[in-house]
This record gives sequence, C-alpha cells and structure tokens, in this order.
Amino acid sequence: MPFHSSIVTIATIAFGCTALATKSEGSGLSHWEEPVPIYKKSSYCIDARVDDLLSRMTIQEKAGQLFQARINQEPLDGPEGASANALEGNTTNHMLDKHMSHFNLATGITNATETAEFMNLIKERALDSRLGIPVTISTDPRHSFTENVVRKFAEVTKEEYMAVGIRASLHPQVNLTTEPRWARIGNTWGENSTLTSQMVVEYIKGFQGDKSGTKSVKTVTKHFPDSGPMKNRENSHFVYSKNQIYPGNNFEEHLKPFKAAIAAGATEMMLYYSRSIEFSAEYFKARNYTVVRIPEEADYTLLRYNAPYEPRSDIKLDRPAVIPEVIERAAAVLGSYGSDNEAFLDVVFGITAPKGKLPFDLPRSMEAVQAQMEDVPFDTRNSVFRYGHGLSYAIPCDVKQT
Ligand SMILES: *[C@@H]1O[C@H](CO)[C@@H](O)[C@H](O)[C@H]1NC(C)=O
Ligand SMILES: *[C@@H]1O[C@H](CO)[C@@H](O)[C@H](O)[C@H]1NC(C)=O
Ligand SMILES: *[C@@H]1O[C@H](CO)[C@@H](O)[C@H](O)[C@H]1NC(C)=O
Ligand SMILES: *[C@@H]1O[C@H](CO)[C@@H](O)[C@H](O)[C@H]1NC(C)=O
Ligand SMILES: CC(=O)N[C@H]1CO[C@H](CO)[C@@H](O)[C@@H]1O
Repeated sequence: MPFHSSIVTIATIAFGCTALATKSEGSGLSHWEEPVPIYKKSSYCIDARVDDLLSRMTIQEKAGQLFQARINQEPLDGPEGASANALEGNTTNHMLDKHMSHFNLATGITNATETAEFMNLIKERALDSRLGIPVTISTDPRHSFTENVVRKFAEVTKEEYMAVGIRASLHPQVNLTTEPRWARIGNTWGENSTLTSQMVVEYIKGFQGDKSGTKSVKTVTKHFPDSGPMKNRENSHFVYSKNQIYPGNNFEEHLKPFKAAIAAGATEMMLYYSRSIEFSAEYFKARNYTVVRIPEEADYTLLRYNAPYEPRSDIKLDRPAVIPEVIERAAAVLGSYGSDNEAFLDVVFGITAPKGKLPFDLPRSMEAVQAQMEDVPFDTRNSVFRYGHGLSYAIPCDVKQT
C-alpha cells in the first residue's frame, strides 16, 4: 500500500495530474480496503474525475443534477425546509431522495455567520448522499449599483457571496427593456444594447475574474432570447403567453448583450421561461419627524408606489410607469429601482444625492406604449422623460469637500 501510493505521487508530479489511461489503481489493494474512487482524488485530471463519477451514477442521480431547486435557510429536516412547496419535501429529501445538488437560496441574508453555518450544514449533508457529490448554492440578485461602478460592485458582491458559500449567481439579467409592459424589467440595465453589453463584460469579469477558477463565482446570464419579446407584452412564466414577436425585425440587437457575455467568459445562460416594501411611520419617527393623522396637518407628503400594472399573481417589479398625471402634480418624483426605505429617505432628506438616470423612456400614455414596437429601443413617442434623464443635487458632504 505505501509503495502503491508513491507510484501515484510520482505520476502526479510528472504529468501535473494523473490521466485515467495510465492508472494501475486497485490491483495491489487488499480486498478489505475500499479503493478511493478516482473522482474523489484531486490528483486526477478533472475530465478523468468527471468520467469516473458519471460512470458510477444512476439515471436518477443524473436526473437530479438537472434541477435547480429553491431552498430556504431553515432546518434541513423540518417540514418547512424546502421553500417553494412543503408538499415537495424538505431539503434533506431534495438532496438525498431526489438527488439534487444545485440550490437557489431564496431567503434574505440578515446574518452572514448564520448563513455560512447553514451552508456548512448543507455541505455536510451532501456527504451523506451515495456518491457525496458536493452542492452548488446560487442566488438571484440581491444588490444594486450604478453604471460606473459595475466592476467594483461585482467584485464586492463576489466576496460577500463566497464568504457565505454562494458560488453561482443567477444573474446578470441583460435582456433589453424595449417593451415597457414586460414584467421583469427591474433587474435589467435598460434598453440600450451598447451600454448593456459594456456593463455585462465588467459584471462577468468582476464575478469570475479574467479566467474562471477557484476564486470565481459563476455567472448565469439571462434570459437567453429563445422567447424573444413577448406578444402582448406578457411574460412566458405564464402558460397562456408563450408567443414571441419581432415587429421591428430587431432580433440581432437583442443578441448583442449575450454575445458580449460569451466573449467575456460566460459559460452558463438561463433560458427564458418580487418583494413588497412596507413604508411605515416608524421610519419617520426614527428621523425625529412627527407623523400626523390627516394630510392637511402635514408639511410633507411622501408616497411610495410600485409602477402600476395589471395584476397577475403576486409579481411586483419596476417598469416604465405611465404616470404623466403624477409627474404634473408632484413637487418632485423620485424613481427608484428597488431601494429600501432608509435609502429612500436618505435621498429625500438630502443625506445622499440621487444619482441614477432613467434606463428607459417613461411613456406618455398606454396608447403610446401600445404603438411602440416590442423589440425596438427608444421608440416610445412623446415620452414624458427620455432615456438617460435624471436630476441630482449637491449634498452637505459634497459642499464641505469642495
Ligand atoms: C424530511 O425529509 C426526510 C427525507 O425524505 C424525511 O425522512 C423526514 O421525515 C422529513 N421530515 C419532515 C419533518 O417531514
Ligand atoms: C449572527 O449570528 C451569530 C450566530 O448565531 C451570533 O453570534 C451573532 O451575534 C449574530 N450577529 C448579529 C449582528 O446579530
Ligand atoms: C447608449 O449607450 C452608449 C454607451 O454608453 C452611448 O454612447 C449611447 O449614446 C447610448 N445611446 C443613447 C440613445 O443614449
Ligand atoms: C433625534 O433626536 C435625538 C434626541 O434629540 C437625537 O439623539 C438623535 O440623534 C436624532 N436623530 C436624528 C436622525 O436626527
Ligand atoms: C428573451 C427574453 O427574455 N425576452 C424578453 C426581453 O424583454 C422584453 C421586454 O423588453 C420581453 O418582452 C421579452 O420577453
């Protein structure tokens, strides 16, 4: 046994990693010793390890690899452990009975230590599966940023993900928002294909590095345009709205960000197929404002709305709102792309300045929305505000600095 081990070691040094064809594995082993399978040996080439693992997997175990289930940060064995639907089984059931190893962490992260500990539990539980295949934990987007800090944003987010064990990002979402009624605009970069293509490169390089490796978080660029701009602006999450149309003959433009992503090292794409913010008196009391009972007594009225939309289940997302009447009457309108209440109030009260620009046109009316083409950017007629519009102001710290 010691002799055998040294052969493997020499081969490792000579070839960098051991190729499967040259192995003499197992022949010298005593029958009571289980050989360590090749796929578990880091000295072997990745291809050899994958081939070995695949050859050992049942069809059920292979099928399990094809799923990406949502899980919550909850007891792995509890009835509530699996998120989407308790009837579907808990997390242990997903891992050990259904052979899944890719999970999307659905819960918010409020304490990094606890999330990291939860991840460690999952990884330990994975060792109980027949082959001990490790799990990959991914997440949908959890952060926001402005265009000049994309790379930095991606690098910082990557560090935060890695610190709690998340190694795959189910983003960026680079789909162009050429159709204002589409329900998933909130996580995109607007309707400009050039800008979106520039940002996606920085984003992917920030998460993956110039070359994907052990210090990378994988990106999954989405949603690849097999659906295309949807007829009647529906969302193909719904069974009744799967049709696509390109009335502007503009398919190539929608491909541009995806081509840029591939050139930047994207290896994964998601094919095409929410969260309410409670605004309460507590936020104002914390800032020493008095909350009054009737509008007439107030010095200020602050309203936070979601962009109006026709309700379909509970999806709530940002999109180009048709609100000319609000814009005409309000002293100021602040657009946000999913800020929390504290961040919003910091802008209202001049602690930080608003910096964002509109990533799409704000349409004048639903007629204008209906008249524009689903797949063409910047074609909303007589918009209330154009793409790129946005005001800011000097904040006290800026004034002090200059
Ligand atoms: C969780 O799943 C495991 C594995 O399928 C099962 O043995 C256990 O009974 C489940 N726990 C609950 C509380 O449903
Ligand atoms: C985070 O969780 C850990 C472990 O439960 C705990 O010790 C720590 O105090 C928590 N941190 C915060 C900020 O709540
Ligand atoms: C789209 O973005 C590019 C890159 O930032 C910029 O040069 C171009 O002017 C933008 N197009 C429009 C219509 O604003
Ligand atoms: C609110 O008032 C209290 C007491 O005067 C003070 O300590 C606190 O800093 C104030 N908070 C803000 C946000 O101004
Ligand atoms: C493929 C894909 O996700 N296409 C979407 C891109 O965005 C438009 C709206 O701008 C949607 O209608 C498409 O479905």
